[in-house]
Amino acid sequence: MKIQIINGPNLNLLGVREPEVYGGQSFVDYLERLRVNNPGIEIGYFQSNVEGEIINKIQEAGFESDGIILNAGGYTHTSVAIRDAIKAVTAPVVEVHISNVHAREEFRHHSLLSAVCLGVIAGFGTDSYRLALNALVGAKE
Ligand code: CA2
Repeated sequence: MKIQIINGPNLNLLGVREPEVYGGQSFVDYLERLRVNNPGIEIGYFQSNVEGEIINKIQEAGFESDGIILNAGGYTHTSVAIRDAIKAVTAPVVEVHISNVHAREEFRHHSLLSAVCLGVIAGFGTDSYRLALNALVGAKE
């Protein structure tokens, strides 16, 4: 099974800034553990601060992988173009958030992406990615 994780803007700062909101661990360290604990799954990782690059990756992985775990960061709340890309591809996409967006500012309560995703996982810290991975494995069985 092949799963692609895509992280959007500012998520390269995980473990470096705002640990009280996003945790103290870098994503690369977390990813290493996720891969070790799921040896049967090929887990790709891509991060970009650029909307078009995220769209290119969704288009690429969306036809050749078994699922995408997407944390579009702030674009979650603004990007019609990322929504269109998710809708266009065949692989299921799980929307993920590290923080509980519904417990934060009102502008984070609405996602343009949720309606075209298989499901949404938010608020479990970086463990949200593991839960999304389990959801995609379960959906394929
Ligand atoms: O909770 C999430 O995963 C978010 O997608 C994170 C986005 C935010 O705009 C969404 O509303 C919810 C922000 C990503 C910023 O990531 C940082 C990580 C560490 C330090 C600073 C920013």
